[in-house]
Amino acid sequence: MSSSPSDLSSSNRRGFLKILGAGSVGALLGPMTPQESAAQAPAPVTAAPPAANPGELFVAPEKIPLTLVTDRPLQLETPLRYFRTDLTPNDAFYVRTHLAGFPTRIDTATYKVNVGGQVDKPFSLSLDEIRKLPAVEITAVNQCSGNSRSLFKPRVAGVQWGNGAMGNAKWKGARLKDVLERAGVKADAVEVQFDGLDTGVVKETPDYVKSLPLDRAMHPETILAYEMNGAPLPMLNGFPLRLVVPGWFATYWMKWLTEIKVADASQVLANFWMKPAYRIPTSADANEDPAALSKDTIPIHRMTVRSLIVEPEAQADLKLNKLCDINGIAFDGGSGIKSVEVSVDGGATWVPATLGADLGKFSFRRFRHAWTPAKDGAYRLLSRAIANDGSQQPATAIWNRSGYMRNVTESTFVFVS
Ligand SMILES: Nc1nc2c(c(=O)[nH]1)N[C@H]1C(S)=C(S)[C@@H](COP(=O)(O)O)O[C@H]1N2
Ligand SMILES: [Mo]
Repeated sequence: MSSSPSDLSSSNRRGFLKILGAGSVGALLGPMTPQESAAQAPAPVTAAPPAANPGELFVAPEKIPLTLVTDRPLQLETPLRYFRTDLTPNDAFYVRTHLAGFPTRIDTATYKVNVGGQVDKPFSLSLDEIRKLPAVEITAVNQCSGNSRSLFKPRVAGVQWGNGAMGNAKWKGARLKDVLERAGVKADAVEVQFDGLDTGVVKETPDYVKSLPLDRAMHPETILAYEMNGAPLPMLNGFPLRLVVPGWFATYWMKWLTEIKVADASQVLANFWMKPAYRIPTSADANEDPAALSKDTIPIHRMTVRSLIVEPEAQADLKLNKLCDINGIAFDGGSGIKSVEVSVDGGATWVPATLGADLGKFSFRRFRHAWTPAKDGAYRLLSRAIANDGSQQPATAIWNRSGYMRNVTESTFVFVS
């Protein structure tokens, strides 16, 4: 089912069996946000039956069984147990697709990235040329804006993710800045726009194009990544090249990247994916009142601080007087994690957790707390992180219409007997 790295060395092509191709997933459109459904045509009814039921484990090419959230188009969530390691394995890494027409086969010999727009010298780069540019490696969390959306109350429309629409990987690639400087960015440039190879299957579906403000695009940490955890990207995660914007939500991390266009103020991208999609209320914490939605919105950008207990898992049966290694992950939008506290009594008291290896300010940071329950019964475990910039997780959840940026202190219920 999956193509191994040897497929790459034995030929220029990388592809995989189209078990998710036009036959099953390709012709279908997925559950949509209210905004999306207004902008997209009804799904054509040409498809084969769904490949599996939402919530079931599903095996996609180059992936181990992951939680199927929808197959129209494909959304796969990473089960919690794969966050027991600091780096999320490529084959367990979640998948979020907006457009059903994503590539299943790519000819790396002819693949090109075009750089144009408000530049002095537009040009194209092959993959080989990109690999010859100075390489950077950054460990960074890729998190969907809608991670944990299923926990929003009141419920909001959109892909009903649990906590697994995220992953942490070591990305290797060239600086976007180097490519833009080579093209010569004109003085009136204000943003950079990105497009990937994927397309909608009906012409009404707006193409997935996103833009970054010029300063973020020129930031030395913004990279064109061709490797993930020391291997080529899985096809579903954007092979052969994706944008990586450490600290920012993954909506900007364009997969199958082929077009980079510099724009001036008159050309600012105003497509569906920039507005109304992927916007947050202007309030400092992205919170708004369901009964009185914020009139002003801005594009979602930097991630907020979060933490999550990974072990024990919810509903675990623990042994009385036996050591339990509570551990989990914390991360923020790039200031790094300062400290994490854990509560084993539903938030009444908190103890400092021990932090694990520091893989960089954009990475997951492991925390641990050794706990020996001395009384039987039900327990509610919580964790809360403080970032180096002083920000901390709220005790009550924020709410916004699109279900973005959840970062409340989460609870894990376990039993001791
Ligand atoms: N070309 C393309 N890039 C894309 C998307 C997409 O639909 N098409 N989805 C974006 C969103 S919203 C997310 S959350 C991430 C998901 O990255 P992953 O599928 O590699 O986990 O990809 C981003 N890049
Ligand atoms: Mo996303």
